[in-house]
Amino acid sequence: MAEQAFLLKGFLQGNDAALITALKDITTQSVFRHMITPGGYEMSVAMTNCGARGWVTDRRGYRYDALDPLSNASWPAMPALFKQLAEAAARQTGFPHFTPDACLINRYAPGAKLSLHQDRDEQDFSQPIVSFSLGLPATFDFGGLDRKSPVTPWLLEHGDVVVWGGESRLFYHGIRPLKKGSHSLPGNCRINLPFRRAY
Ligand code: MD6
Ligand code: FE
Repeated sequence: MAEQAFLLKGFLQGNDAALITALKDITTQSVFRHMITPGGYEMSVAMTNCGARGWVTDRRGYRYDALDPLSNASWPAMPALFKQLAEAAARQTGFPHFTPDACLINRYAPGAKLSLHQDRDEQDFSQPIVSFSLGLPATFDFGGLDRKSPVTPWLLEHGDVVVWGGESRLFYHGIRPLKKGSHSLPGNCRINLPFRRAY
């Protein structure tokens, strides 16, 4: 996709059903919720987390937190399968030392979108991000270091993985409003799992 940014088509094939089963378990403990941005807007994407750290946003800002603010308990553990697949994708693309401590879980219903942003709440930008896509397809706009850099659209489909780090770690990116469709596995939505090293 760009310098040190890779789209691995169908990487999750064969593990998709197991991933979705594990997700059901996680999301009964830490439920999906629409978080509030520091500017006061409710996000259209529903989110939860698993792993030692979870990404949260509210009026106080964006951050990683060890506790789910809804339950005041730790986020559910990151399933071994999630970690293994994320590390394997990173290894294959030249990041052999990646060990994620955070897995955000994004759920897009038709119409939900994620505006152009940078991922910059992590401490060590030498660590890549590994991002799984499941369910309905989405258009992912991938730009550059400047908010105004031109973007290239990429189709992310069920089973795809994006790995990105190094040169492009801070590139702007976003998801266009999800189109309606039907998908049997997670239901009629898109699930995105970005794995990160937060600390
Ligand atoms: C999404 N992904 O795919 C949104 N960020 O739903 C992201 O914002 C993202 O896929 C950093 C690295 C990979 C990603
Ligand atoms: Fe992002």
